[in-house]
Amino acid sequence: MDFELSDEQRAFAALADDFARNELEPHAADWDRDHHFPIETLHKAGGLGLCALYTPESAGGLGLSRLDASIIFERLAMGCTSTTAFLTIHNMVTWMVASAGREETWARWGEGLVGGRLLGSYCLTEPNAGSDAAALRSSALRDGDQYELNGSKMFISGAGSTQVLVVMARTGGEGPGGISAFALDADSPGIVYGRPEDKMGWNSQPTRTVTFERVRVPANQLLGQEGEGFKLAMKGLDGGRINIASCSVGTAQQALNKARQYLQERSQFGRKLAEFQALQFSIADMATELVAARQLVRLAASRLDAGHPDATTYCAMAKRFATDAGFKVCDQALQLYGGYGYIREYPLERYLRDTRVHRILEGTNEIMRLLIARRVLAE
Ligand code: FAD
Ligand code: 2MC
Repeated sequence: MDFELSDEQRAFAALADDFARNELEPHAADWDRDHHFPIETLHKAGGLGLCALYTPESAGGLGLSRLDASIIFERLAMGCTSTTAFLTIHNMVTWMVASAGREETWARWGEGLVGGRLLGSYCLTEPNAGSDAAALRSSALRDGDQYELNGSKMFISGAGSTQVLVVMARTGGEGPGGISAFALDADSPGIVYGRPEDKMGWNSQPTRTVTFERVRVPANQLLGQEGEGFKLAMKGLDGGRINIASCSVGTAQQALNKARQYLQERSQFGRKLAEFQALQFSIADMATELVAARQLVRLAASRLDAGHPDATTYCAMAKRFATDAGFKVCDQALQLYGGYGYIREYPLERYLRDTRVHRILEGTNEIMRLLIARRVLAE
């Protein structure tokens, strides 16, 4: 067991630090305020390989492990949580198309997705099928060498500004076995986008409903085989959950860094805040929770890399623990800033707003508990 980063991992972390410091952090507050989706920055990220971190090298990606990707996403999130979170979804989509798409599908979109010139959205959730994803009702009915897609998706990240959609829809009977996955041109005739949702955080990326009205999809855009879509969606989310957890850890680390500095600068009652033991204990707890969260995320990522039979359970544990701990650390950091933490001139309130949703999406933390409990009780 080696808990230290390798030289290669340090080099990737340094690259991510540079990108976070120079390309993300200086703009994050403006993007949040203006609800600006920084497409040009995502293109730049693609130029560095950040849009296809764990897509195999044979497909043009960097072919890194999930552990490597987690380290990189953590560092990027220190610059902008919301933009990095979108990048993680894009990475998940790219990996799904690379690993389950037919040759023609990859030939059409692969290079663009890898380079970040084309951006991807992941479309699973529906208005009446959120946590119970296997109950989704969107249908894809085979008609010759095409499918006709009908239905609607809810809360789709990036939708309306992305070019490729991965859509889970029902080609067969009830339950998970009747679901298939497709890659689609995001501007196919019959696709209608809702207005951007007005959200608490994640404001540097749009979230919209997507409605499919008799959308024609060439049969060769099926990912994998008919009936394999739910498993593919869940496999994508195993990695997605590690990635979102990494975004929480990175943001919380940044919050802790800021709070540490603030305690050493600000005085009350004639002493630096850092001299009050109550606040020292707060910093100690934040640092401890953060190390525990990071290590659990890295353990889960390693288990996913190793194809461990309990990888899914560990991904759920990591997502549950790190997103709760990350949010709590951001809240504690905001508290240490006093009133200044609550105003937008400082980034603490943004960290809090951005990490709140990590406890809800990519499977709520209650669903993570359900997954963990199922496994523990089956033992
Ligand atoms: P519900 O499933 O209705 O849950 C409501 C509450 O009940 C939750 O607290 C939940 O934990 C709890 N609950 C439900 N079932 C159980 C149970 N069995 N036991 C205990 N508690 C339970 N989806 C995508 O497909 N693609 C995206 O890109 C995407 N991006 C998103 C971006 C944002 C900003 C948001 C807010 C959501 C996004 N989602 C996306 C959707 C997200 O994954 C869902 O919101 C989430 O899975 C929960 O589904 P729901 O909102 O329908 O809540
Ligand atoms: N990898 C491979 N296969 C998997 C899998 C995984 N991680 N998870 C499940 N499967 C298989 C499973 O083995 C089973 O196969 P079989 O029938 O051959 O035994 C099949 O899929 C059905 O699985 P379950 O029986 O576990 O399905 P169930 O319906 O009971 O519950 C649950 C699944 C609740 C865990 C799933 O619906 C879920 O994860 N819900 C949360 C939804 C979610 O995460 N949404 C996120 C949307 S994306 C997002 O928010 C973004 C921001 C991008």
